Amino acid sequence: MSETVPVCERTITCAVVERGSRFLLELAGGDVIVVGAGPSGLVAGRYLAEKGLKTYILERRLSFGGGIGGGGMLFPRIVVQEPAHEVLRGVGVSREPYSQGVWVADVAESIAKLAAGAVDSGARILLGVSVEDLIVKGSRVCGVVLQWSAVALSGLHVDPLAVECRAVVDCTGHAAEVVSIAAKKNPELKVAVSGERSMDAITAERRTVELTGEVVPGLWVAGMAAAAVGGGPRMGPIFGGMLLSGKKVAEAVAGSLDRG
Ligand code: 48F
Repeated sequence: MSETVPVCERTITCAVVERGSRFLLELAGGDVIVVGAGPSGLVAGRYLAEKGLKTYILERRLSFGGGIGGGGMLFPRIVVQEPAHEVLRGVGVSREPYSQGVWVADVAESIAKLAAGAVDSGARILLGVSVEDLIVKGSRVCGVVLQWSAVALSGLHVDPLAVECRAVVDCTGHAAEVVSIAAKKNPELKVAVSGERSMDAITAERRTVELTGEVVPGLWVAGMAAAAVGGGPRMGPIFGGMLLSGKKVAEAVAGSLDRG
C-alpha cells in the first residue's frame, strides 16, 4: 500500500474555501432551486436534472431524507404503493411485496438511494442552508434568499444572500414554508396556505399529486407542502404520493421552462 500523502492545514483550508466558493458561484447561475431534501424534493431534483436543468436542492438540516428517517413511528419501514414503487425501483431501492400493489421499503436504504439518484442525475445538494425569503418582482418569484442554518439558529442578525433562478419548488413538507413566506409577505400575490387536514390516507395520496403545481408564476409546490397549501389530508408513513408529486412537479417545471 502506498504511503498516506501528507496534507498541511493551508492546503485543506484553501481546497475547501476555493472549491466551496466555486459551488456557491455556480448556484447563482442555476435554473431551478428545490427547497427541501425530503422524498418529494429528492425525486423532483432527480427528474429535473435528468431533463438537463441545472438543479440545486437546498436543505436546512445537515442530512437529507426529511420525514423518511422517522419511518412509521420510528419503525424503520415505509409503505409505497403501485405505481410509485417504480420511482424507488428506478434508483435501486429494494422493495418487499406486502399485499396486492403494496410494497414495503427500508428507511435508510430509501434515503440513501433517493439522494444518490438525485446526485447521480446531476442535481446538486447543499446542506445546512435555510431559505428564509424569496426574490419577488411584480407578480413573479425570481429566486430565494438564503442563510446558513447555523446563523439562523444563533439568532444573530446577519444579512442573507439572494440567488436568482428560473423556478423555485417548495418541497419543505408539512409547513409549506416557502409558500407561507410568499403568502405572508406579498399579499398582492393572492396565494394562501389552507393548512393540511386530518388523516385520510387514500384521499391524501391522490390529492397530494393533484395539488402539485405552480402556485404563483415562478413558484411551484410539491409533496406534503402541496397538501398543506391546498388543504389536502395527511397520510402517515405511505410515500407513493410524495414520490409521484416530486416527479410530476419536475415534468411540469421542465415543460414550462421549455415553453418560456
Ligand atoms: O418533510 P419532508 O420529508 O417533506 P416531503 O418531501 O415528504 C413528507 C414526508 O416525509 C412525510 C409524510 C408523507 O408520508 O407526511 O412527512 O413533502 O422534507 C422537507 C425537508 O425540507 C427541509 C426540512 O429540513 C426537510 O428535510 N426544509 C424545511 N423548511 C426549509 C427546509 C427551509 N426553509 N429551507 C431549507 N430546507
